[in-house]
Amino acid sequence: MNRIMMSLFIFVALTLAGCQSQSSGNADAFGNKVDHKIIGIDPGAGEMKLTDKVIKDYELSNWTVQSGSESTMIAALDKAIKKKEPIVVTGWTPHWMFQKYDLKYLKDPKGIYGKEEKIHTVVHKGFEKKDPNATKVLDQFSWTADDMGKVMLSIQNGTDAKKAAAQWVKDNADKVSAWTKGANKVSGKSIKLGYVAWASEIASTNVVAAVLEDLGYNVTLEQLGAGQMWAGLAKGSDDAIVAAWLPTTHADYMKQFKSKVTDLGPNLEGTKLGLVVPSYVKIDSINDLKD
Ligand code: PBE
Repeated sequence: MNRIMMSLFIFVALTLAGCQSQSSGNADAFGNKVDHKIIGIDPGAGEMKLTDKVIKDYELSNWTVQSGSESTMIAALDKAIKKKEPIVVTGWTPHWMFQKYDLKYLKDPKGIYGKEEKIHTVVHKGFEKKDPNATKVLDQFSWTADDMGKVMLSIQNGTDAKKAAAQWVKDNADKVSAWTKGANKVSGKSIKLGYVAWASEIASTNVVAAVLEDLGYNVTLEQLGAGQMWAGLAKGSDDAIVAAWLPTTHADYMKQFKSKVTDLGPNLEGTKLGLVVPSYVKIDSINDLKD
């Protein structure tokens, strides 16, 4: 090898080594094992916006959040767990994923995902006047994460959502009678509920629909993206949603449509969201995502 070749070789080798250390840092770092990718859900989900903020505030500039849907996120998680590979996803509670898999939340010392929050029932402004009877039921609707968990699990085990909801309503007549207390039976009245295809919302919306149907309502369920769901509620193309995660997750939507909707208050307490990993993964905190 002559001198020129030799220096060229050294130059290339050094450049490559430089790139290497710049782009991948510590080869054992968790980020390298997952291509610095967080497996996310639908782009309109509040959790996706919060995850963008996580990337910024925790200075994870070499990370990306892959959008998809709840089912693509679950498929990726399932695949990784079967191979015992590392993965990090956007997760939330209540969700059957915590029953099916051994998972943990990464600690969020900056509190970006907020504290425990609540799921609220929200109606189109004016609906309370238009249909005080249905509003009464919607307002009185309130259950626990355990209740919701039963419906979610039944759906997850293959029962049709409508059937799973009807069964829960049948098995929980006491709870349901508190929701319908003071409400009248109707005939030929229609109501439209918007929801997003998240397991938690499929369960709650179908249960409320079953209760309203038992009262004689013609219930239409409209499955939408999160942004469409809020916009539809504000416009009045949907009458109500039982899927508003507040005060953090849907804060932006609530702020945007505040004057066009009426918040009937919480229907479920004690939710949580954050970055979720299988328990076998070594890291414990969002801080550990940094190389
Ligand atoms: N979620 C489930 C929703 C609210 C319900 C956490 C995926 C969201 O991020 O908007």
